[in-house]
Amino acid sequence: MEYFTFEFSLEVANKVGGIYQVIKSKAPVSVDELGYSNYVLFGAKKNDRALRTEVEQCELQNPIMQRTIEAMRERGVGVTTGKWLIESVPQVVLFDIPSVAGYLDGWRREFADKTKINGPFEDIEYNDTILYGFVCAWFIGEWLHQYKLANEDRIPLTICHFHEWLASVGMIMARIRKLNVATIFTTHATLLGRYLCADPAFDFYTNLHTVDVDYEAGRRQIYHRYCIERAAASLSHVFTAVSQITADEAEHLLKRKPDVITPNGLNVKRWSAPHEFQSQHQKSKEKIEQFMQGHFYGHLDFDLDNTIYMFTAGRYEYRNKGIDLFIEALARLNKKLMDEQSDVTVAAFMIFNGKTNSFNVESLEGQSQSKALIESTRKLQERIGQRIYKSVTQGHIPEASEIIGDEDMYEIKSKVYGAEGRPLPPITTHNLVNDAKDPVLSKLRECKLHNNWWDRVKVIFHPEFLKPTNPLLPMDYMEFARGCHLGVFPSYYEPWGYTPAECTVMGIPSVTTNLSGYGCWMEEHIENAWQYGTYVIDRRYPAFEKAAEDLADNMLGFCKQTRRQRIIQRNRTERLSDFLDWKNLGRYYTEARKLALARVLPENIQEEIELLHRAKMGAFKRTPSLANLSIAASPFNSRPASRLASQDDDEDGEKNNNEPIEDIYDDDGTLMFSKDMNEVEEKT
Ligand code: G6P
Ligand code: 1S3
Repeated sequence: MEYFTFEFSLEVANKVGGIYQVIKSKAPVSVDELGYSNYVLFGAKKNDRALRTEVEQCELQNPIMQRTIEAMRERGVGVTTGKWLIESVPQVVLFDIPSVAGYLDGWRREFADKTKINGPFEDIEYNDTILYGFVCAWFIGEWLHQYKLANEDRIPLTICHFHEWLASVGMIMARIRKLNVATIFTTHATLLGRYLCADPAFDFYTNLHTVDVDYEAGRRQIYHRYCIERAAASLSHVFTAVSQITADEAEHLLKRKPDVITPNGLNVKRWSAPHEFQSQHQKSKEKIEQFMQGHFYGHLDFDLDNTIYMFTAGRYEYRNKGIDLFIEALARLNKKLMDEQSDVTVAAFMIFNGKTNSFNVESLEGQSQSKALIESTRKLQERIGQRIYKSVTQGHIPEASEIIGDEDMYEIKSKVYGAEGRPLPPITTHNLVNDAKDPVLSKLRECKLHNNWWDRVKVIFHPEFLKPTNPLLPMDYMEFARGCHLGVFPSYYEPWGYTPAECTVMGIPSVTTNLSGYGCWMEEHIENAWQYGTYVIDRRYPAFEKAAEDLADNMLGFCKQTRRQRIIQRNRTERLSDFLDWKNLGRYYTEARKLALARVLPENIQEEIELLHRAKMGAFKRTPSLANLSIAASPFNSRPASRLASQDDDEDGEKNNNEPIEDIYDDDGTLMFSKDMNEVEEKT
C-alpha cells in the first residue's frame, strides 16, 4: 500500500524565516522515507530570478499529479513544477498567485460565507493567503478527481500537511469541501503569542491562561488572521506544534492541545576527519580577526588572541529575540570585567536585518586603512629582506639603520599618524534609516557601550544579513558563527529557535532560555546541558533585571575558561549533533502522519498502515537514538524523551540509564579530567 504526502508552505523555495530551514533541512529524510515521487512540496512562486536560483523546472514524476497540474493550467492557473535545488532535490509545485487574482472576490466571499471570517480588503497578506489557500484546495480536489479517473474510482491515500496559518486556508477549504485526505497543521508560532510577547505592557507567561483571545486579537487588528489560525488548528485531523512551550501556548490561545510535538531538526553534515570542525573554527575566527583589525583600526589596544567573540542573530524582533536582555547583560559584563581588571576583551556582534541606507564611512575607512597597512608592511618586509640578503651574501653584518632606511621610517610614521585621532570604532557598520529610534542603537547608547578604550566589551551591530560578497565581513552566516566562541540567544518568545541548534551542530556553545522550545527540549533531555555547550537562562519567572544579571554571570564564567577548556567544550557540544539530526527527530513527523491516517481510515485498513509505519519508523532506528547516542560519558539523563522514545526503550529492552559524567575538577574549578579528554588531547 502506498500513500502520498503533500506539504504546503509559503516558504517552499522561498527564504523568509525559520520554516524555510525546517522544510529544506527535512527534505532528505522526507524523500527517503516517503519515496521521491510520492512526496511533493507546494509553495508560491516569488519571482523569475529567485525561481531560477532555487528550482530546476521539469514535470512531476507521477503522471496523475502531472495531469492534475495540466488540468489547472488549462483553467488559467500559473503553475511551475520542478526540482528544488537542495539536497535530495525534492519535487516542488509553485503556484503563481497573480495568475488567480481574478478569483479574489469570489473566493473571499466563499470563505466568508463558509467560515464567517472576513478580512479587510486592503490587507494584502490576507488576500494572498486566501488566493494561495484556494489554489491549494483546488489542486487537492483535482488530484482526487484525476486519480479516481485513472484508478477505477479508487481514492488515493493522501496526507496534506500545512505549515503556519499563512498556508492553512487550503486545509480549511479541504475540510469544508470534505475532500478525502488526511490533514495535518503545524504551528511554528502563534500570531497572538508573537504580538502579546512583543508588548512590554503585557506579562505574557503569567497571563497566558486567562488571555481574552478575541479581545486581544481585535485590539491588535489581527482578528481575521487569528481566526484563520484558530480554524486551522481546530479543523486539522492532527495538530502539531514545534515544542512543548508552543503547545501550551496553542492550547490557551488557539484552544486546541496539539496531538504531537514535532521538534525541528537539522540536516547534520559530518566532516571526514572527526575534529575538522575545530580547525574550521580557527580558520573562520581568523577572518573575524581581520575584520576586527579594520573596524578597530587605530584603537586596537587589546589582544585579539585574548578576545572572546560572542554574537546574536535572527529575525529583528527586539524584545521577542531577547536583544534587549543581551545588551543589558553586555553592559553588566563590561563592568564586571573592568572591576576584575580582566585582560579578556569581548567582541559582541549583533546580526539582524534592519532598514539601512548603506555601510557607514568610518567602517569602510577602517577596513581600507587596515588593508593599506597590510600592503605597506608586506612591501617593507620585502625591502628589508632584500637588504639583509644582499648584506649577508657580501659577508657584511648590517647596522639597523642600513636595514630600515629613512623612507621606511616615514612610511611607518605616516601610518601611525594616520591612525591617530580616528573617531571611536563605530557601534554599527551601517547607516540606519531611523538611527535615533532604532531600538538596538538606543539601548547601546543608554547602556553607554560606545567602544571606548576602557570598555572590555566592544559592540558591533551589523544590521544586515551576512553574505560572502559583503565588503566588511565577507562571510556567510554559518561560517561567521563557526568562528565565534559563543552564540547568545536570550529569547523571550521563541517557539523553537534554530540559532542555538545551528551553533550546537557546529560545536559552538550557545546561550538560550527556558522560554525557547529548543532550550526546554535540551533541559528536558540533557543533564548539565551547559557542560555540553547549552546554557539555559531562566526567563520564565525572574524579572528582567535578574535575568540580565544571570546572563552576565554566565557570560563572565564563559570568559574565564582557558583555551583548552573551550576546545574541550566545543568537542562535547559537537557530540550532540546526532541528537538534533532529522534522522533522529524526523520520527515525530512520521508519528503525526500515522495519527492523521488513523483518524481518517476505517479500522481494517489501519492495521496495514500500522505495519507500513513500523517499517518506516525502523529507518530511524539506524541512527543514534536518545538512548544510545553517547557511549561513554553520555549527556542524556534517564527521563524518557517522549512517548516515542520510551517506546523505543521498551522494544530494545534497553533503558536510558546512562552513567553520570565522570569529570574531575581541580579546586579552581578547572576541568582536569573527563572521559572525553584523552580523545580531545590526542586529536586537537
Ligand atoms: C581550534 C584549533 C586550535 C586553536 C583553537 C582556538 O581548536 O584546532 O588550533 O588553538 O581552535 O580556540 P579558541 O577557543 O581560542 O578560539
Ligand atoms: C518561527 O520562526 P521565528 O524566528 O519567527 O519558526 C521557526 C521554525 O519552526 C522557529 O524555530 C522559531 O522559533 C519561530 O520564530
